[in-house]
Amino acid sequence: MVSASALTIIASTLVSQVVAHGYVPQIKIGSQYIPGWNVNTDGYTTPQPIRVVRATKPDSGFISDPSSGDITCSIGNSKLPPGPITATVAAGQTVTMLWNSWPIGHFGPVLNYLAKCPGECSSWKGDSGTPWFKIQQDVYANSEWASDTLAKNNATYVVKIPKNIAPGNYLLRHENLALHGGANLGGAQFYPVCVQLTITGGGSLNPSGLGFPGAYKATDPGIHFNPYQGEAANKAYIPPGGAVYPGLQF
Ligand SMILES: [Cu+2]
Repeated sequence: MVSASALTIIASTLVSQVVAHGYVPQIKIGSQYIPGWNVNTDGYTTPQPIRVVRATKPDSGFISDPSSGDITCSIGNSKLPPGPITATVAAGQTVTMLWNSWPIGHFGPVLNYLAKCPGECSSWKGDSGTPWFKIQQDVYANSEWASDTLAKNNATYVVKIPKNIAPGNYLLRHENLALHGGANLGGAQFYPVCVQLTITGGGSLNPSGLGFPGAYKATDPGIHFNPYQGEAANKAYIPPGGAVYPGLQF
């Protein structure tokens, strides 16, 4: 016997997986809420609103090819002009990503990268060379994938900005990597979101080394991965993109 409420939960889970996986319509820095990218309205408004979160078009769907230009920041990243604004955050502070929702069961890690924009972020897509470096990752803890932890935490995730990186304009690449289909080659789903930041204070560290595209391959063991093998396999899982850049201070 399955209760009506259980059926409702199952039905709404299926709907959310088909219709909208989630997007980031708002971020928070300190006590300030800043509009992100609302896939339901921002892409259909003329003139297109200028946001600190880069647009994703046409929807909040996933990217399945990690060698695609979309892997940098979002679907359509390779075509869309970024908006010429940034959110200001001090080195050592946090940026909270407020997803509209995130489905339970999109098992996988949450990965976070920065890249320093050569001048203004608004004229830079970040999709060539190796300007990126990993600053934070949450993988699997207490028998739970980080994506489920994010979902249960009211679809929020807090990114810490390193204390000792050089001040300047940066892209923050925050990503849910969903592996519920990852047992099949090409079945992983990437949901990157980029935020244009101006980081103040800080130190003199200028890390780099990763490219998007470039850092991920479909055959990486952290991408072609079956998350249904049980606790031991999940604990041994190593996400793509390598370790957090050494020497960062938080
Ligand atoms: Cu999804």
